[in-house]
Amino acid sequence: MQDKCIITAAVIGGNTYPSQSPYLPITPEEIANEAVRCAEAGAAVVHIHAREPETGKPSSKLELFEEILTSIKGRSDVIICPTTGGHASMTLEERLRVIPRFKPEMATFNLGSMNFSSHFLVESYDRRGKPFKYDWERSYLEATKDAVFKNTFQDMEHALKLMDENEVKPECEIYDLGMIHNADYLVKRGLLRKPLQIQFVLGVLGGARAELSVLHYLKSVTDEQFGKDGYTWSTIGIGYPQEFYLGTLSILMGGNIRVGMEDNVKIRKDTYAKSNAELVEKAVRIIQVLDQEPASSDEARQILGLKGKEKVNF
Ligand code: KMH
Ligand code: ZN
Repeated sequence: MQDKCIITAAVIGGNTYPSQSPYLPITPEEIANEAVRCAEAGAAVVHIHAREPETGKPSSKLELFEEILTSIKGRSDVIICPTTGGHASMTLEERLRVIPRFKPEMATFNLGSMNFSSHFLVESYDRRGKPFKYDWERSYLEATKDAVFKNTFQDMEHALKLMDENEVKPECEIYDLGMIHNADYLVKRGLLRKPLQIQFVLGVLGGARAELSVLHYLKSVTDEQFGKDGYTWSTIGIGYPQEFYLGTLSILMGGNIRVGMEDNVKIRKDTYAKSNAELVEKAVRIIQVLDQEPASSDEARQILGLKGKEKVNF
């Protein structure tokens, strides 16, 4: 059993909707402040998406990312891991431009195509007669029923070459069994290098369920393919209580944990988290009960084999 556990805080994401919680950080200032508070609370990594400040829509604008990234870096040593997944409405070029521009220490890398869907939220809002905060939310959510989050082999090869050229460690987002097979293919072609950083994302509609049996199976297949020393890993459970259930299982099984409003907006049943830091504080409590300590950002850099804060371009 490891004695240090890496907490990643994903403070907003591309698939969380303003109507889901009144406490989502939206403007660059809010996103950066939340990330810094998460680092102070014990997160070693912050995962970053940008939003249009006026509407709350997911955005790939570099100016917004720049404001967020420089503000965090100026105040914290935390590892900053921007998204390359963005949102299914964005082109691959839009999603990837953060890589050459900012050369971050690590960035997400999505291991296959899927129908990443949240259309069921519309049904649940309509059933409860709950109005959406913004008009665009309904059409964005409905569109996910027929949208492909496209990560073909061509897309993945392109993303990996770009990450390699800019010394960015890919964090492999695995939503289902076949994606481990895809990772193995990319390792065998020399495009992905061991030790990998794998993140199991469980509970997205269109991907695998957030269950112990699923996590256990994915972990055992990953062990067989890459060897126990061939990768570090973390788990995301989508929604509440999955974020904490799956995160706890991950820690017990020797992995790390991701929390944050990208994946879940509740701190307890029927209670919204008022900040992302609250979600991180709960992860810290779980880690300590399990006789571990949260890894510092420098400890996480060592565990993940990252190039260091001084080598980023922002
Ligand atoms: N949205 C997630 C469930 C990414 O940003 O590239 C996983 C994720 C992927 O964070
Ligand atoms: Zn993300």
